[in-house]
Amino acid sequence: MSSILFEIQRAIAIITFNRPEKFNAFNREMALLFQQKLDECQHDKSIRCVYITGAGEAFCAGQDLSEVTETDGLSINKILREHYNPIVWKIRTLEKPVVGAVNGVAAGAGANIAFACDVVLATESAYFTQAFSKIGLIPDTGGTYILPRFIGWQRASALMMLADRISAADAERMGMLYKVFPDKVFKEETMKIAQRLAEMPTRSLAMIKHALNFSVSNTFEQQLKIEDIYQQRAVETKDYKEGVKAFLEKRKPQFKGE
Ligand code: LHQ
Repeated sequence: MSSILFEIQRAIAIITFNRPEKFNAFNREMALLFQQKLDECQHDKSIRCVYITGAGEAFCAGQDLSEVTETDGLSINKILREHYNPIVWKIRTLEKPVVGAVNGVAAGAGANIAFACDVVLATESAYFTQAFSKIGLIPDTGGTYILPRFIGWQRASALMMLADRISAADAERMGMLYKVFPDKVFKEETMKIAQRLAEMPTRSLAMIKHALNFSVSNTFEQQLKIEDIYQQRAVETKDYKEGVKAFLEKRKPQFKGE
C-alpha cells in the first residue's frame, strides 16, 4: 500500500496520509510522495481544492522517529530542507484552497502541516501537540512562524515548551482552527466545505491566499499596494464577470476557476 493515497472527486484532490499503524508519521518516502502530489495539485487544472487527511485513527504524528537514527544533526537538517520546509512552502503557495481535515491526533510536524492549510477543520476527538520539546527538539515545519500569529505569543510559547495536548474544542477557542465537527459527521461535513471551495472562483481564492501570505510581513502601505495589484487581476478573470452577471440575474454563479 502506498504511504500517500490520492484521488480526485468532483474537482477535489483528496490526499490521505496512509501509515495508520505508525499514526501516519512521515518517513522519507511519504514526505517525498506528498510533495509530488502537492505539485500535481498545483499543475492539474481540473483540481480546484485540496483536502488533506489521515487514514485510521490519527491525522499525522510528525516525523517517524524510528527513521531518525543518526544524531549528528546533519540528517536533521536534511529532513527539514528536503521534507518539511518544502512541504509547508508548497501548501502555502499552492494556488488552490487547501483544507486540513484533522481526523485524529496531529503531533509535531503533523500539527504544523495542519496549521499551514487554508481552512483547518477537526473532528471532536482530535487533539494537537507541539511534541518537539519532549524529545529535545524545537518546533519546525513553520510552527514558530504560524502558531504565534494564530494564538498569540504567550500561548504559543507555553504550548511549544510544555508540549501539552490541546483538544480540538480548545484549539478552536484559541484560534488554531476554523471549525470542529462531531466524529460521526466529520468526513461528510468537511467534504461539503471542500466542495463549496472547489466551486468558488479559484483564482480569487489563490490571490486571497497570496495576499494573506504577504500580510504577515508587510506594512499597511505595502499591503494596500498588494490589494490594488490583486484586485486588478481579479477583475480580469472570467469568474468575476460571471459573479457579477449571476448576481444581477439573481441566479447561482457557475464559476470555472478561470
Ligand atoms: C510513531 C510515532 C512517530 C514513529 C506514533 N514515529 N512511530 C524534524 C526534524 C528531524 C527529526 C525529528 O522530527 C522532526 C519533526 C517532528 O515531527 S518531531 C516530532 C515527532 N513526533 C513526536 O514526537 C510524536 C510521537 N508520538 C507521540 O507522542 C504519540 O504517539 C501520540 C501523541 C502521537 C499518540 O499517542 P497515543 O495515542 O498514546 O498512541 P501511541 O503512542 O501508542 O502510538 C500508536 C502507534 O503509532 C505506536 O506504535 P505501536 O507499534 O507501539 O502500536 C507508536 O509507536 C506509533 N507512533 N507516533 N512519530
